[in-house]
Amino acid sequence: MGNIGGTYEPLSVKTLAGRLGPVTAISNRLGADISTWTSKEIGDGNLNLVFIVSSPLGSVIVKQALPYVRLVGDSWPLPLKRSFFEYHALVRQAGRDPGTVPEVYHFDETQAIIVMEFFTPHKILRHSLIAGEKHPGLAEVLGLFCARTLFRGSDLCMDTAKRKADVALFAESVELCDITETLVFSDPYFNAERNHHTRQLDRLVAELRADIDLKVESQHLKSKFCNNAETLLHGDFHTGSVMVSESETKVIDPEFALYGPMGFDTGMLLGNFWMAYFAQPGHADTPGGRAAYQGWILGVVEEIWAVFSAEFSRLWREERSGILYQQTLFEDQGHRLASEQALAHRLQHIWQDTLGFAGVEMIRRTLSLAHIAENDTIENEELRADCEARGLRLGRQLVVNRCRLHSMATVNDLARIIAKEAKQ
Ligand code: SR1
Ligand code: MG
Repeated sequence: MGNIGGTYEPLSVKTLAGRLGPVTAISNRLGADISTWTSKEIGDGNLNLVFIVSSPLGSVIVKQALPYVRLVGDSWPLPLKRSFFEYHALVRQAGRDPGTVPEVYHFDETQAIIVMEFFTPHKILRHSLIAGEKHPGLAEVLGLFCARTLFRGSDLCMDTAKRKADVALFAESVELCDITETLVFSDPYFNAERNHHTRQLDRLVAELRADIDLKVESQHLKSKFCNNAETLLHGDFHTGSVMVSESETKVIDPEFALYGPMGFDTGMLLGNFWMAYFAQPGHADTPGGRAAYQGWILGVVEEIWAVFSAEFSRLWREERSGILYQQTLFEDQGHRLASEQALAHRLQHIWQDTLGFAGVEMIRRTLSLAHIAENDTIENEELRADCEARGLRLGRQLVVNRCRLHSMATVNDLARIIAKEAKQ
């Protein structure tokens, strides 16, 4: 059976059917006659090989880790074990929020291969945000996913022994964690080797790198990220990790999964929506042509937070069975009000972290290594720089003033003001 299970070897369109044909979990879906299978490499991410494999009976996704960072090449080695962490994260997310992540059909640790459900006709949300397409139900799925995975993967819910074993398992994901620590929290704040930015931003970039408050607050956020193992995070929850169709929203790609602060996933997600909001003038056919769509994006942001808070509160009241804020100390003592007070405090922490992490995400996607397609695809450099500058300005506000911004309406108002006034 090819070298499946043997020494690691990257798949190719030519070798894929021969190598995966003997795997029953796949042939059950595509049929045993591999001459009817066709494979196409579709990976456009930064790290892995991704194939769609189809036959007249169906299709599956085959994702294989490469031993290096695809975006950079083999000068930047990266362990294959990230596939193991992605597999374990997918299994946990499927248990915590059923139906939102792809079903895993087969996992081969040696080959770093995950074979999973193919979502069709879904596309990557980031591409949809460039095309100006709306998706009913998007905010609800994303808000629920965040609340359910973050709550159910935490000490608020999990059995203590299981959770400690799980923290130990994911603690081995050192290299991917290091990528986030470096690219998100450090590189943007000095002239690091892998950084790049649109040249019209030079002045603003110098200003931000000289900004003492921004530097200190971004490092406080890094400290939170490194030290607060609150829950199992998706770890890379941007709009490239979401797939959408007209009626469905799915979440993919949790290879950066790690235990960290709850607000990291929500923050990265919202930060990507705000960047997409600022990028819209770069994709409008006429000046102001995307105004209504921009309004829709801000509405999605508002709804994600509302759904997240409501579902997190429901889970707090109904599923708080872990070692923190035990019901025995609160409800069982008749102290329901105290429980609600504690919930409000926890949500307040997550809110502030969310804003801070959204801010660092917006800054890193403009100054550090991996940028976003919404901005990269704006050919006019002046216009691109204006869009990026607005993201940087909101990002800075969120990082530095996260404890002074008390509602999503206020933050969205700030975004609207920056969209109108600010340029490079
Ligand atoms: C070297 S990897 C760069 C980025 O791509 C991934 O999607 C993560 O966001 C990572 O930070
Ligand atoms: Mg990814």
